[in-house]
Amino acid sequence: MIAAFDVDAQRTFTPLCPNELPVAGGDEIAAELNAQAQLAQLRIASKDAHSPAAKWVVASHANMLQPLDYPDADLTWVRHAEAGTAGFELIPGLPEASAYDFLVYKGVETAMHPYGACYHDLANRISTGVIEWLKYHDVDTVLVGGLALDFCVKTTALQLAAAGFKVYLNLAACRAISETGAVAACDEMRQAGILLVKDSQALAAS
Ligand code: VGL
Repeated sequence: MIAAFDVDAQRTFTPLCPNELPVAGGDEIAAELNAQAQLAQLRIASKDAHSPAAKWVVASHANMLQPLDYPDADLTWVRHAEAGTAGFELIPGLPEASAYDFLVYKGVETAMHPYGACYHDLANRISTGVIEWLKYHDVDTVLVGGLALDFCVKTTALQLAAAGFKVYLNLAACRAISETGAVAACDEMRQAGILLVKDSQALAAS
């Protein structure tokens, strides 16, 4: 079975939410995510669902990315993707959340800021249930896209590969926070055996 995975494709990571964590072009990936889902039997999504009381929050973008001495939140970030806010919603053009076969809320613990969708913490101790759900449904291949390529998408793809899935990363279905981060992320994913493809057309041909 093949599953398509929309990782954190939320408004908070697009220019629609300029005060949160806007990623250039983040609101342009819905068509590619929908196209890759056409190649899969199952479609799942993750959503960051942070608390306003999160310990890793800083007030401004200028103070962001400072290392934080919490074992499960390595960097600071401005408030984003708080459950119930506009930024929490999926980007325009995607199905309603209830239309997905499986949905995971991540980043729910106030002292933790995980990137991957498979675990609630940075040390991969607390499963979110994604891996178990995919295995239960006999999924062997996962098609991945979402936001942002150099943080949550990369980490999720690496976690899935480590769990034994064949992982395709659809580059056209992702946008990155930084270009240098994207290059490094792609190298890391390639080294882990993840197959990077240009777009869903290339995915269909492979
Ligand atoms: C993300 C930074 C902070 C992501 C989430 O989804 O890639 N990046 N929080």
